[in-house]
Amino acid sequence: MVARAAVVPVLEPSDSEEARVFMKKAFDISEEYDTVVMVRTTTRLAHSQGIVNLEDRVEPEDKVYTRDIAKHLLMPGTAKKRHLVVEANMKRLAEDACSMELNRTEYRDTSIGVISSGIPYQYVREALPEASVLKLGMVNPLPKELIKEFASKVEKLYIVEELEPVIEEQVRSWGISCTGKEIFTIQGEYSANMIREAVLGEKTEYPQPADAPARPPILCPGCPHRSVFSVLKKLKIHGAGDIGCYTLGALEPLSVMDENVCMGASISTLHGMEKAKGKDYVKNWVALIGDSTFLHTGVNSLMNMVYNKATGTVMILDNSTTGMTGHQDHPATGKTLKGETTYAINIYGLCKALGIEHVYEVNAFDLEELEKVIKRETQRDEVSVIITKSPCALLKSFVPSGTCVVDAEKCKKCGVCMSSGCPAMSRAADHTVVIDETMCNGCGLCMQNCKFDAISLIPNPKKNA
Ligand SMILES: Cc1ncc(C[n+]2csc(CCOP(=O)(O)OP(=O)(O)O)c2C)c(N)n1
Ligand code: SF4
Ligand code: SF4
Ligand code: SF4
Repeated sequence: MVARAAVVPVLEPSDSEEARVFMKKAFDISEEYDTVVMVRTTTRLAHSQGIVNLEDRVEPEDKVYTRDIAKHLLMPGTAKKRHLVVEANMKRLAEDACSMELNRTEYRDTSIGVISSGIPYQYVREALPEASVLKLGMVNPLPKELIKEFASKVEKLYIVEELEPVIEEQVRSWGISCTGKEIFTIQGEYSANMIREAVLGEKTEYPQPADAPARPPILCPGCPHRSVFSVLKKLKIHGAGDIGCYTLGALEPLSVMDENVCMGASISTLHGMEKAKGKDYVKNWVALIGDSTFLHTGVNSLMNMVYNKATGTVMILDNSTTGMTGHQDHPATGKTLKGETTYAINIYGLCKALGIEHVYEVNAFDLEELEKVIKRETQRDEVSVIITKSPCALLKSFVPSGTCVVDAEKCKKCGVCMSSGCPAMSRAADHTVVIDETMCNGCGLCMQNCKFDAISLIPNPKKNA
């Protein structure tokens, strides 16, 4: 839908091998029709596996650069003219699409004909193995004549596409009658069973799933984000959020983060809140953003905030990595994407350079200091930054502090230590707290929260050795 508005061709593979072939094809189309090409992948394609053939790498010839501002520099004057070229290229592609291998007709029993693409094509083949199918490898632009021909050869035409009826609406607009979203949902992913039931009315009986406890995603034991959230929760402060492991701070029992939009939006959201509801309103809020996301797209919002004399506290949760997506390095880790040593951007210095006077670095596990700094900074009529520093517990270089143990004699079973939801903790039959030593890394959060000295640390001899 977005690609249609942008006049960009879209290829949609149905399996791993097609993902490889289509990616290569996308470059060919890009060259031939002088256009950007999008290759659409969906969750199920990304999570599937299949046999992939190998081909020899083709090294394209290095092209001579020629200055061409009519194409590469879009001001109103050039853009209007370029639009004509873009539309003409798209028209040519749409015509050629009717004979491209990417779009193929599979004629079988013609009482049912299905137009589909991507992963839904696989469901269609499984649910309706006898049906004829027009498999679209390119979903924008559509091969109009090919679709008309296919529609004329089948008795009943179905359009099977997940989410919005993009193909269906275009097909209908050409006066071709078809069945689509009136029997298929616009919500979520499809399945072979769902298609079989919708088209043939055949309900598939399958055993009910086992009544297993739910396993929602959770911060790791000893995660520094948990410690920061435990303090924010205690202070009843709301978090304008961002994307990273710390997004899990939205879930119970922490329930600190209230919203997020996209990478880097936490800071501008806080700024927007202040503009809409005033300085005092945001004194009960903080922006929460990770080190990687801050350097990716957060820093520009922070610059806008301070330059425009805003009020608000930004917390940069610096765990020295990009935790959520698999520990990629970022510009403050001191390693390039290839792992070579380079200089590390100093986040504290960067914030100072933006002109922020109040920037503080606090150890994420120093609860007392963290509480003091958060209380003080959120009351300021200025922008302030609190950088909480403690490495992600899953970093290869991380050395655990040890293991915590509970003295059952001293434990009053009050449950305070468990309120931040560390998965290494559980209760014994008599309700005393038990710590799983195979999971605990001795972060000390529970120990600091126990007012009865019932938890102690067995130090790791390798720490600071
Ligand atoms: C625009 C965009 N690009 C990439 C991603 C994938 N992504 C999810 S979280 C994340 C970064 C997380 O790193 P950080 O903010 O340091 O938090 P951590 O997970 O380490 O706590 C990325 C790149 C995304 N969600 N959106
Ligand atoms: S990967 Fe690291 S940052 Fe993410 S939840 Fe685990 S300890 Fe926390
Ligand atoms: S906080 Fe201390 S006393 Fe309370 S349950 Fe936990 S270990 Fe026991
Ligand atoms: S010290 Fe406590 S909070 Fe930290 S990992 Fe161990 S059990 Fe969890």
